[in-house]
Amino acid sequence: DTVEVAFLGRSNVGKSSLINSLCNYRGLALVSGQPGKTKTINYFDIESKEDISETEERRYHWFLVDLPGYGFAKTNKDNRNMWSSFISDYILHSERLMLLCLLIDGRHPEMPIDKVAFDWLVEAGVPLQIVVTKVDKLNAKEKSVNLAKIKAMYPTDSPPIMYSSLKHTGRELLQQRINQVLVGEEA
Ligand SMILES: Nc1nc2c(ncn2[C@@H]2O[C@H](COP(=O)(O)OP(=O)(O)O)[C@@H](O)[C@H]2O)c(=O)[nH]1
Ligand SMILES: [Mg+2]
Repeated sequence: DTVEVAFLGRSNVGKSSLINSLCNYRGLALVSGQPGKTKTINYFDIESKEDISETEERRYHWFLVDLPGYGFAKTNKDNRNMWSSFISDYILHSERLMLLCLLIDGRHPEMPIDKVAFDWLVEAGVPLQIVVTKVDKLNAKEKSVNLAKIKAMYPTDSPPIMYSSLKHTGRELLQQRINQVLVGEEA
């Protein structure tokens, strides 16, 4: 069975842009002008490789799982804390899930809905990687202040990865982190 790495975050957090940047492929995941548009789970079939020496490489075959964004409802204001049942169903039944990347908007590090999501995921026992998005929009001071807030609010074993899909900042780090969890699952 193919292993999975999932991506989750609030609508408009920059998930589709990050998936495109990570996979180095513009247009893989649809970057939307309409937040909250994707309601279903998208699976991308990924072949990745990692150089382990001049002559050797490891190859991995895995599914990138693009989960629906949470926290946005276009019509119903009372439904703003929307968390699709697709998300919980997927997570509670995903035996091949190796890592879930939880995306946090670098400009809004302390959103209650993200904390609710984080606590739920920790409770569910999901292996987590925090990815801070849109860091190109932050100056140096904001970066360090917001990173400290994120570390305090979302404690995880490995530190958050600062990402910009515009500049591809953090791409290698995130690729390495994913490879690290896929070792032993080589294709
Ligand atoms: N400056 C900047 N803008 C970004 C970045 N990532 C996403 N965006 C913008 O944020 C908006 C939402 O992005 P999208 O990837 O569709 O978010 P999604 O709803 O989480 O899939 C779009 O206008 C993107 O162009 C980033 O790293 N830097
Ligand atoms: Mg999207």
